[in-house]
Amino acid sequence: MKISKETIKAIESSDNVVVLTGAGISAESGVPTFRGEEGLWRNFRAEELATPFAFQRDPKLVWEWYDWRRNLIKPLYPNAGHKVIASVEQKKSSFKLITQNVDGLHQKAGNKKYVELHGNIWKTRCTEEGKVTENLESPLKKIPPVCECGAMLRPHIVWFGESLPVEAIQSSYQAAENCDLMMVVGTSAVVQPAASLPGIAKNTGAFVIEINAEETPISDMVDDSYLGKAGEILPLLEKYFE
Ligand code: BJW
Repeated sequence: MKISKETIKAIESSDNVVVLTGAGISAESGVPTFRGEEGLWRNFRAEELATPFAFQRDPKLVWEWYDWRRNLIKPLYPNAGHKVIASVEQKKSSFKLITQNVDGLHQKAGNKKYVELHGNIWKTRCTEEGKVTENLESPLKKIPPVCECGAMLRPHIVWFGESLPVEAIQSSYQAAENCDLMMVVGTSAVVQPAASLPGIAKNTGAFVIEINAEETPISDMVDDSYLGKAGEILPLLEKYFE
């Protein structure tokens, strides 16, 4: 794959880098993406399960889906794409990773300057007290799991129709406005407000690069779009961050 002169120049001259990731970055580690055929679980779409309404109606079903995903993710490792993003954090003094992923693989790869926009699958939240706790039990012994106070626990995840953590979204908007380079990796760029971040970066003067297996609604807006696997394309860019 040919990397454009503009991309090389933008990377080499960048001082303030933001990386926005979605499920596609973890696909090569074995984590299923949300949309498309492989996003189906027992004939349910993620959109049908990742809602407060679904949890209210059938918490056991929703928790079974999360238990299945936790078991699936637990033995997986970061791939070449995650590793490049971790190394970019080391090389650039001003860096922020904004991830929509809940799998924790960026942290496993070594990223420290990150924001989790949609929560973390390894955390639970008490439905009464709101207390957030790390919970690594996999498989879960009891579904739905219960808090020490007796109330039901829920996954510490942002579902459709729920607000994102205020600090996470504010710091992400700020990072998008101030960066000079944004790389958008492995996201279908349809879920808001994350999908608006590349446009904000572009409008405030950043060079925006998209790396995705297929075209997305932002492909025409970005400066350069590289179609293919993140685990193959990111290593081609890594040397320009030196
Ligand atoms: C590869 C690859 C490889 C594969 N290499 N690439 C404005 C307008 C319209 C609607 C809204 C709006 N503002 C808010 C909304 C409503 C809603 C929304 O956006 N709906 C749209 C779908 C229309 N948003 C919300 O409800 C958000 N809340 C909110 O804004 O609150 C205020 C509000 C509410 C209501 C109205 C107005 C304001 C909350 C969103 C929470 C999203 N949560 C989920 C579920 C988490 C559950 C869990 O993980 O357990 O987060 S949804 C799901 O989608 C998950 C993901 O983080 C998110 C994004 O998906 P992502 O990462 O892009 O994955 P995919 O599968 O879609 O794409 C993967 C891509 O990778 C594909 O393109 C592949 O080709 C590619 N790929 N392999 C490179 N190897």
